Amino acid sequence: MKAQILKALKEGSEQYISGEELSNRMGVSRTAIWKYIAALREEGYDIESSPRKGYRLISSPEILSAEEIQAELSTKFFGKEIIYFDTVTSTNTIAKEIAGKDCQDGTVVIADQQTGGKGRLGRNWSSPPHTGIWMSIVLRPDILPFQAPFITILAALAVARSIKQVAQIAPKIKWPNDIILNRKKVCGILTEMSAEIERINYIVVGIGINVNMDAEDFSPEIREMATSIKMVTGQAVQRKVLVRKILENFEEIYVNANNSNLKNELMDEYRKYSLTLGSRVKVVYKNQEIKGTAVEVTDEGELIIETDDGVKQKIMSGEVSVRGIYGYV
Ligand code: BTX
Repeated sequence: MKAQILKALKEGSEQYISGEELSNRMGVSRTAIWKYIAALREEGYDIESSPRKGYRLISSPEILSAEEIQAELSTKFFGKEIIYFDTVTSTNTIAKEIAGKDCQDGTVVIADQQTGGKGRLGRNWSSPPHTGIWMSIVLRPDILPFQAPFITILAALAVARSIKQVAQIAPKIKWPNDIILNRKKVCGILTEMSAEIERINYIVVGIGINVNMDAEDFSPEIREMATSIKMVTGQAVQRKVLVRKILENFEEIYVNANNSNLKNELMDEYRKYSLTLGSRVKVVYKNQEIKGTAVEVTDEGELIIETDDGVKQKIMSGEVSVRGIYGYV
């Protein structure tokens, strides 16, 4: 609905559209229109209103162009090259294409909207326009392919820390890499890799963050499990500010993780954000279901689960359900 109102305002270009006309066209009350206008203003749209003439769009909020992001970016190589799209199928798909053609380490592909956003294991990732961060970072780490899941752990830490710094709210991390606010998913990370047996050609870390959505921006199927930063804090966040912060934190974390002392500190920080540690969990791993309590996240980022018969199992990757989150009771 909000998107339709915005479309009508944009089509009207410089002209006023009355509240009555909008309410007739959309089939909702004028009060509802007024609420959507207020929400659009909160997202940064400058909308003039006149009691007799109606509403007029003066300006739209920031776009996530490379120039906007790079203007105050203080990284050494993350985001030195940024490729921005209004709409793409999936930033991960584009990032993999350019990674295969030797793009620079730390190159970022970012889009305002994805039409075929990808989740893990062939799932979809809803990526509507103007409200979220949909970006992929190309990395060429000097590690072995089996260590690649650790990069995802580092990315999750970077996102959690950045949300805390920018939105003043501490999220939780559901191992390995879901970011949770108020028990709902605010961010997902999809890491894809091209590798030979002993060498990684490239890793693409895809980060999707729900920033300024309202509940109705989510489809009914995911409304129960998804949230946005704005829905939790009541404040819209400038996406470019959060993007910059993530690139800066992720670069620092990625570099420091090569130093064993600093790596231990990073993992301590990761554990502080962990929602999984100490919780009852269920894991599907190598076609086997394991139930127990998550007792440890190692310095290598693996999860240790103690099953009910006292056996400890180490998990490197997989689907972990945490009791009380997304319908696992
Ligand atoms: P996932 O498999 O953990 O989560 C996907 C599931 O989450 C879906 O099946 C659906 O139930 C739910 N879901 C879908 N969209 C959303 C959303 N916007 N918010 C909350 N829950 C949702 C997580 O996969 C990995 C997602 C990575 C997304 C980024 S965006 C940039 C990059 N490009 C790309 O195509 N994917 C990554």
